[in-house]
Amino acid sequence: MTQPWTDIKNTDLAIVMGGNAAEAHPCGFKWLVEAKAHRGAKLIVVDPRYTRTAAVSDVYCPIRQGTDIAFLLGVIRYCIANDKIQWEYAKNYTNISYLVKDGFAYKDGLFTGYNEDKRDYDRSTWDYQLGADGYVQQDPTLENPRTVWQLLKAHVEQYTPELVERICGTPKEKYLQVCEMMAATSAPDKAMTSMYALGWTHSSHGAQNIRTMVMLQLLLGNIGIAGGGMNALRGHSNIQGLTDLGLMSNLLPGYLSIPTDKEKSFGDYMSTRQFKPLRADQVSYWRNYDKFFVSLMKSFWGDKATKDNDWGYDYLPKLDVPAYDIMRMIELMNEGKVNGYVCQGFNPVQSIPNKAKTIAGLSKCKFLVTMDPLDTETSNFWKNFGVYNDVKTAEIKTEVIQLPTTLFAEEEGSLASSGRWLQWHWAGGTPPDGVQHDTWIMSQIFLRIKKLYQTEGGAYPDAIMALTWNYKDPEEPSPMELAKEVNGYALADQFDPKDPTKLVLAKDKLMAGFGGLKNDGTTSCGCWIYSGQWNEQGNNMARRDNNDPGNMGTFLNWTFAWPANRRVLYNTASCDPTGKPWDPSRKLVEWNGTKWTGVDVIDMPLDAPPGKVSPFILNQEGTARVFARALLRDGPFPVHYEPFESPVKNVINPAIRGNPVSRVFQADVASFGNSDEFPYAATSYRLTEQFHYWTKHNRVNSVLQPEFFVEISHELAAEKNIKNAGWVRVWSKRGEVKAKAYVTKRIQPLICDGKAVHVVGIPLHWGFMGTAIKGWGPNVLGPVVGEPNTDTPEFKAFLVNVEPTTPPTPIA
Ligand SMILES: Nc1nc2c(c(=O)[nH]1)N[C@H]1C(S)=C(S)[C@@H](COP(=O)(O)OP(=O)(O)OC[C@H]3O[C@@H](n4cnc5c(=O)[nH]c(N)nc54)[C@H](O)[C@@H]3O)O[C@H]1N2
Ligand SMILES: Nc1nc2c(c(=O)[nH]1)N[C@H]1C(S)=C(S)[C@@H](COP(=O)(O)OP(=O)(O)OC[C@H]3O[C@@H](n4cnc5c(=O)[nH]c(N)nc54)[C@H](O)[C@@H]3O)O[C@H]1N2
Ligand SMILES: [Mo]
Repeated sequence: MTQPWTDIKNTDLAIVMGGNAAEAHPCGFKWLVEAKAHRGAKLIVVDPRYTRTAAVSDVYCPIRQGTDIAFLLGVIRYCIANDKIQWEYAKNYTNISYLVKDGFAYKDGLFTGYNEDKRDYDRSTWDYQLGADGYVQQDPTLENPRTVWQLLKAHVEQYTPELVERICGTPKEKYLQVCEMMAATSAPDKAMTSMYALGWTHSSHGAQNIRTMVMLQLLLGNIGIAGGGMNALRGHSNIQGLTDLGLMSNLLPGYLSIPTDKEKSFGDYMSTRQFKPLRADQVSYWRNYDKFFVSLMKSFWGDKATKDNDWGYDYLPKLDVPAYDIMRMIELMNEGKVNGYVCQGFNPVQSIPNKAKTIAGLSKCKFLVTMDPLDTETSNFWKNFGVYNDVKTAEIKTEVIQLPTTLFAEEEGSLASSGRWLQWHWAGGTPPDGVQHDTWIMSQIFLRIKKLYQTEGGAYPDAIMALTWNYKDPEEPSPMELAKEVNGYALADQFDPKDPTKLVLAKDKLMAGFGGLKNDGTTSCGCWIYSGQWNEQGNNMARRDNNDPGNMGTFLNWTFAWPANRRVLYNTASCDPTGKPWDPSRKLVEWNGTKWTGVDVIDMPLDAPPGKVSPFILNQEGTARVFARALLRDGPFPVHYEPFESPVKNVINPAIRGNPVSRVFQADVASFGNSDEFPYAATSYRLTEQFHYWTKHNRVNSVLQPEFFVEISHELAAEKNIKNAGWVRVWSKRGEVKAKAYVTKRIQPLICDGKAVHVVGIPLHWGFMGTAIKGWGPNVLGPVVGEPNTDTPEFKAFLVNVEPTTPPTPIA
């Protein structure tokens, strides 16, 4: 999130599109309830279903799943046509006036450089024109046809309300009402907040869904201001921490990236990361990349990381493919190239698409280790659950080892919330006998592997041997030690850069924050954005002071927010280029004539004059990007593409299936269905009463939501002769499930291009372990397609068929 949850109370308009916050984020949602009650804020919900969030909205607007880009490009078109742009913001704080390379073009759904065989682009033209000084060329009048502004205008021109209605199934009148409400927040003193989650990310064009709203929010001047922002409402209580700490196969902590195998040396690696400013006077904060990276290497390898060995660069794994996400791992198991799997706090049989493929992959492994407090469907994948499944147990040779762990609530530690708050928590219960913390298990595995290397040798033991492990109890590091290691230490006395005789931090003290990190090996830091979480002031994550001077919801002494305890990112964009707040009644920060002051931690050097240094300091340009350059693999502007399995043809270019850059494994091509055989548009989602596949082990939750059901409209029920609460068979090219039918007005057919599209809603919480009545969920049915930038599966839009059926035979 660019703003904290608490800042949502300051909004004028919230748009929940691509999520269902009242259901899945009920605790954070209260800040929107505050905004509605105290500011008269309005709420728009755009969702294929009338959800629990829609039930408390001012406007509910239906949309066919997978078509948000067309919808939002149409809103941008509306804002341009009706002069609803926050001009001063857009001209000063975004790249709309920059000139784009002459070679760049767009036609019929594709940009310059597409290679069909590779399903990828040559992205070299997707960039700015640079002058001899290395700076971007600009036309402040915006008249030059190569400006981002003129290219954008041409790009969105085709997304008329009529085309949006044809694609999205959104009635034109409703659409125009939403356009008008959103456009009204272009006034400098109006704020709109965007709240999204999986309805956008679980798509073969997920990153571009988000980008389209970013572009709109920038044109409306709604980012960095109180009550405005772009907010990914995250999933598990610490999933924000997962990406922050680099637990993705292509990331290192702090959004540094894993080297690729083409980057043979540290020099190669740094050459594409340490960005120079593209405009005079700009901060370009990633210039400090080497400080963050070298400090990380020092925290990994300690004294074994030296200038001479490039800080241990060779110890790091190098990526040969964009990512080793779970779908690639299952694919590799099926190809026989991966034969062991360690599965920690993860239930892929339930949670990733195409269960049959997942089980086939696991069946080919030599071993599967699960680390989980619960008995999961994954650790029992080899069982045949009667009529629901036809696993041939006797043929499976995979050895399954279950390691019972504690649950996160049974140990101390920090959780990173969607709003980037790192909140310390204390153990909430005593674990049962015979289970261990994850840290104990991981330490045992590490120590034993190290011992094996020591006694038996092996190929390249260097990285394991070099890893620092200087914990008080090497058998189990404490959460406090780990949190301090992540914060970072001075490895030598640190002096004031302006006065080298002045000691600012003695050796072995905790770093105050990332501002002090060095590239010379004299500092360590396990995750630069978390630096400051536990410094010489103490554990800042444990702070619980709820004073809020200014009443702006920044709560600076409540826990710690990354980066640098800043609550609203880019917060100097809340002021005009002279440093005065756009809205004096919602003042976050301001320029007092000599420096920046305010109720939030300033996102700028304190003495940086407004109007000169632009607020988006991480970018080389200092400005935010309406034109994304080559940041995303599938285009510098978003384009409407259909989901990979869609009930209708792409009206812009019928020859394009799905996102032309989405990742598809050859082995899966035969498993994709089409709308003749599978006419209905399925989507999947969660219910407040259950948490994924855990709470079905709990009787209370199981009483509240006992039984697997699918939701359909009255119209589809009538067409197929399906009775409410009657049994249905739902099937795709990949498998079938039986479920109870829930016939509801909350799902209505959408009229797309003159044709009625029926939505089938599939909640995901059931399985075969635990106490709820049994049944498989949506991942028996969904396709294996990866979003090109993140490899996220297309869980939210795929094709199924449905018919009435008899009840399944109960399982013993
Ligand atoms: N009680 C409870 N809370 C949870 C969880 C839980 O299991 N139980 N899970 C947590 C996790 S891990 C996560 S990631 C979050 C997820 O939070 P959400 O993303 O809010 O949860 P979903 O239920 O997946 O809701 C997605 C919504 O998007 C809609 N949708 C589907 N496709 C589209 C589309 O193409 N466009 C638009 N505009 N909307 C679409 C669906 O109809 C649905 O209402 O929830 C978290 N919170
Ligand atoms: N069709 C469809 N599929 C989806 C989604 C969807 O919307 N539609 N949503 C997707 C999303 S957003 C998510 S996040 C995934 C969720 O998918 P998973 O993460 O696979 O599902 P969970 O049930 O949350 O599994 C987490 C496991 O962690 C265990 N656990 C809890 N605490 C601890 C701990 O401290 N240590 C260890 N070792 N284990 C612990 C729990 O017991 C549980 O078994 O599902 C994805 N799959
Ligand atoms: Mo999630």
